[in-house]
Amino acid sequence: MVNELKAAYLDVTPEIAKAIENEQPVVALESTIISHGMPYPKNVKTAREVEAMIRENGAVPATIAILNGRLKVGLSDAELEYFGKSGLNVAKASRRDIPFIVSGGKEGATTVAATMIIAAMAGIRIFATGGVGGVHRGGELSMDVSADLDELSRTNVAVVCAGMKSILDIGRSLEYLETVGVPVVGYQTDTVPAFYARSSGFSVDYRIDTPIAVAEALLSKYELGIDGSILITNPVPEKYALDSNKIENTIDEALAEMDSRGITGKETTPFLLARIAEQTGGESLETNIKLVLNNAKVAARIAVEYSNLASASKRG
Ligand code: PSU
Ligand code: MN
Repeated sequence: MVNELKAAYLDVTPEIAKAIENEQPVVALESTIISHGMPYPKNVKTAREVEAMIRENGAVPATIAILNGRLKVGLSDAELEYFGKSGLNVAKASRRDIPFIVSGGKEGATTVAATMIIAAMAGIRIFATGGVGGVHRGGELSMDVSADLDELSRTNVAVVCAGMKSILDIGRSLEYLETVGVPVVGYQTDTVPAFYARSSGFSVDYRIDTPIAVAEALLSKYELGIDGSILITNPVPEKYALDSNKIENTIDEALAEMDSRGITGKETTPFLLARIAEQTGGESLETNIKLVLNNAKVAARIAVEYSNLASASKRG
């Protein structure tokens, strides 16, 4: 049941509200990836394809954003277009930003952290994205650690992603997740994927090969009242994976340019993503799109199994 005070801030589309009410499968989607993660018009096209992929696999998509100060769960076609077209002109909204965007009646493209918060308010348990934020390279000095990591430790929404980009320090990001108690699951893999590449070389905490087994672990966690997410990492399909050495060089160049231009804070991730896409002549963008679609598919299948288990568990 959605808390009434919070519900007053939420606009949930009738289709999504009905699905949540009846414990039918719903998959949340973020909007920073649309506004700040990909260029227009591919971002809008991708967002629509991701929604369609979720439907094809038996779940209802719920793209989340903030519009006119309202927490939107489910966007119309025109709203999706608006977020895609506005790009960097829309504020990137993470946990700290939500109250100000709401009280100011403004717009915000929600990061993984903010999307998790709003999804949880609405009663959605599963969320698909491309990659989550993490500890940035050099983060042990700059302390640039994404708010996504802390959010994963406290909010009850499972996140399906393709691991972390190697613009980040993947090893330290995993250490941080271990400290705050977030399990990293490998979906049909023993090693944590590195976004464009299928493996970072780091071991996952648990390898799980079927959607139902993921759903069972999730249900145990939630019924036991152990707060926080499960990070489900799903490698990009083999045929779309990029050569990891090639992409490493591009990432190093982008990081060096970022340093020399003095880019810090929330600008770092969008800057690096755009630079890498430019440098690879759009190749990295194509891989990015394919891996998001693949995550949407897996998330929808997990959501279907979770909804079966959750309703059976309540009845029993
Ligand atoms: N990683 C990607 N693509 C993205 C993002 C991360 O591969 O678009 C976005 C997500 O919305 C994530 C945010 O929550 O960047 C992290 O930003 P920061 O590093 O500033 O926390
Ligand atoms: Mn940061």
